[in-house]
Amino acid sequence: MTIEFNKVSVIGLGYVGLPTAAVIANRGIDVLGVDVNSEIVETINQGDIHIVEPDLDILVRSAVSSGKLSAATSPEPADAFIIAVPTPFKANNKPDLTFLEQATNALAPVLAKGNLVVLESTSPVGTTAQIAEWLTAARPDLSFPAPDISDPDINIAHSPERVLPGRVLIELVDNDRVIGGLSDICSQRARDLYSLFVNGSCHLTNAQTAELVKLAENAYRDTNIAFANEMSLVCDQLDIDVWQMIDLANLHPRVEILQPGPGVGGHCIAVDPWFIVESAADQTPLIQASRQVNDGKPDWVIERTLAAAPANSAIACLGLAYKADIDDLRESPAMAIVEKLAAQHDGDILVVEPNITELPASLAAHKNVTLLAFEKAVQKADTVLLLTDHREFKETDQTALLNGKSLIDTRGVWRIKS
Ligand code: SAJ
Repeated sequence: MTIEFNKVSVIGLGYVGLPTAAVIANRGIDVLGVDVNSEIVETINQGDIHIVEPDLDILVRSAVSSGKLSAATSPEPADAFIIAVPTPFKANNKPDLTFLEQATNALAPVLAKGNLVVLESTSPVGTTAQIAEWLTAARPDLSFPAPDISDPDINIAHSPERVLPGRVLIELVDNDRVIGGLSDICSQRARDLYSLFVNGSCHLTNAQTAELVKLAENAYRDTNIAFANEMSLVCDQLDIDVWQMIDLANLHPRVEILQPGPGVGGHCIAVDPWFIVESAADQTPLIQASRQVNDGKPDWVIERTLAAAPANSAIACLGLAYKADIDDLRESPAMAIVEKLAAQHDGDILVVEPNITELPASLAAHKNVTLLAFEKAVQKADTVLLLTDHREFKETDQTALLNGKSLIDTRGVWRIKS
């Protein structure tokens, strides 16, 4: 049975769901965005946005004013449902599928024969099949994909999001997509949906493979960054400039070492490798070691900084975001480092973050932490700790500014050893 996609519902209006909803709506399809947060829903219905992402404000405003995009706190009937809710991990590194289960149970009552359900959230292997199980329990009147059912009422597939924050609107349309259905027909139906707004190729496979492809991509990047971070420790011990060493090694045609930093942040690369470990703990010593190396880097940076900073002196901390030129502080190693420095150092901690206007509560709680402009903070500081390679830091000529200060440059922005 082929049903056209006249109405699409996107569940979860975060940095993947909202751009996806806006892009589909701007292709002329009616889209209902659903989010449990009523403030977010209200903001979007006014044509505004709650996240920072280049050009997203323009796209959402145009989709809302044309009447093609609206938002609500609970799902309504649609032809296709795209689920893009967070899949974090718990304190013990185990996946937390609570949001996903809630989203699935919320859409179950409005499902109808002929609907397509696509999971976009990065998820442990087996999650797409789990969604089919939750829906089967909630809607015994409908049939779902199963080995003995050739033409189920509902099709279900996984198509993991792969967009890079800061480039979401470009990558959402241009990146290739991996689509893994619970059956071949499910994959084909999902390809029909994505073909409406994706210029990249759609590669069809089964759900389990699609789930692992996404996890492998992020674990691969984590492992490569861990290698760079490990090299930075080796170079420090041997008194070698790690940045120059990597530049020279990368001249080899088959070597491409990534860049060391203060640790790995964001809500993806530092989380997703654990989903593979959860499925195959004994088979993943490399992935687990990489996580340890990257998670260990902030403590190393703190140790270096405290050793360089005299008692009661001021330390300027440049950057809080988890990577350059964004305002996202989630799982940021820079945040963790500044918090611990604030607790362990008795002098002032002068924070510079050009992309925020006030300190997050966890830092504002420390009396010795203030948010300052770049030049002012550096002038007042005895020790300068560069944590995020924001454009503002890279583009300024630091030679005079940094003269006489101890510098710990975790990103190699100023090409001085970390
Ligand atoms: N980092 C380094 N050195 C490097 C590269 C990155 O220390 O050479 C650090 C960054 O500073 C940051 C962290 O790694 O703290 C992660 O940044 P990122 O730019 O590598 O990745 P994310 O988390 O912003 O986005 C990733 C992307 N995945 C891959 O590139 C394989 C993106 O395509 C995914 O869609 C996204 O995760 C996601 O949502 O899963």
